[in-house]
Amino acid sequence: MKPEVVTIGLGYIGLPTSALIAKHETNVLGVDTNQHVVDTINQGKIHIVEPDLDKIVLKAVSKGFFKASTKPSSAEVFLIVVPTPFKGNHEPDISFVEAATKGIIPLLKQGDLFIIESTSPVGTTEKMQKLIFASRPELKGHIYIAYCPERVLPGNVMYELVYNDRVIGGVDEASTQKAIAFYTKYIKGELHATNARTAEMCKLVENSSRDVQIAFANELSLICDKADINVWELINLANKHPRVNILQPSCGVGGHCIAVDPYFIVSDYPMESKIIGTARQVNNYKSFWCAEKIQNEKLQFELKYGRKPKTALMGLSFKPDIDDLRESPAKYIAQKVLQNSNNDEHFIVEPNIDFHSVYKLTDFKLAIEKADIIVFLVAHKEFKEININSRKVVLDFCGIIN
Ligand code: SAJ
Repeated sequence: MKPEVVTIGLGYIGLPTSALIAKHETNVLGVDTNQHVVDTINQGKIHIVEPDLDKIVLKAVSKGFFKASTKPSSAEVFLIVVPTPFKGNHEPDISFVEAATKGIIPLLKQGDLFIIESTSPVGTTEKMQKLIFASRPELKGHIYIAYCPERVLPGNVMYELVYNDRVIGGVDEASTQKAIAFYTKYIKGELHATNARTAEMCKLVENSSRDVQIAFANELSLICDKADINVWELINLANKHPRVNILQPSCGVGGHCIAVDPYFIVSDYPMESKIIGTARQVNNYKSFWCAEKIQNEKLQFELKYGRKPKTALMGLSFKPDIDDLRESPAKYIAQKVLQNSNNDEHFIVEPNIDFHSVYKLTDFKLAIEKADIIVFLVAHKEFKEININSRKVVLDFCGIIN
């Protein structure tokens, strides 16, 4: 198969994106450094959990429009969809984007389109442009380079990939238009033209905006705890105002996007990004505060009843009704509580996972029945239907019983 499109990175975004393009009968070569991922996809199977993706991949692979490999090859369009984690000091680590770009440089030819989709600090696309022209100066003015971030919500990716609006920013006008012409073939949402730097900042700002708004809700939950006010009732009442829309408090903010992307702004613009930086601190502090609160509740129980309590920790994933534990505040809290445990019994509950290599998981009904202290960390739908004996101590950090 001679690929028209090469995608570098076959993870949560790269695989669905490749599958969508291949579904339109465009030849796609997906590249990943992980041999297991490559083998799984070439068998028509997938290695991540995402509704509908398995069927689309199977069809595209069987029809010959989608193939995976550990090595890229020549194509007309290159998509970089690799992770951009952060380093120890919350500085963005663009080494995967750089490595992917370097792997493609020898394959580039006149007329090719090079697109970065990975969440990236402002200026990354221009940096990659410099990198490309440093070793291939003859390509200057003859290839197209653009940045186009994705905006999909895990669990609804195959729908949102097609119907969400996209922001597309080239390093010049011709690149923007070339990238728009490419995405138009696969995307029904509106495609908004801008430059590369604005598109990069736009992605970071979208997730920072949500982080700041959640921090406001989490800050309210701390204030209300001291003021002896039910924060859930308070927010519900405040939201009756026609122009107020406060989000929900939680045990912290997790996942690979909202808890990460704001640092890309703070790291580059520390003096200017006061609110964004503080929001990160507030949301991180909320998890620490929850762990302390559990510890205190356990001590109080022991003082009152003269025995150690049994504690149920309800939920491990980073948000409700998913099996994804990446950057999960609930997992962090469970870890902290277990570390401080004085041989007292704990039940760890995560209804979306059957087995975990570190945590021994307990069925949620059994945990509720046996525990003295029940801590709701994640608002999974199963938990909302539980009747709890009024003698039990309940700590509700995610609005289950309110
Ligand atoms: N959370 C709260 N309170 C709320 C809402 C969420 O505490 O009221 C917490 C969740 O429990 C979770 C975290 O925030 O720990 C993030 O969850 P989320 O559902 O807001 O976001 P993600 O990480 O699943 O997906 C986000 C989305 N971004 C925005 O909504 C701005 C998605 O559109 C992006 O594509 C994705 O990040 C990404 O890849 O950047």
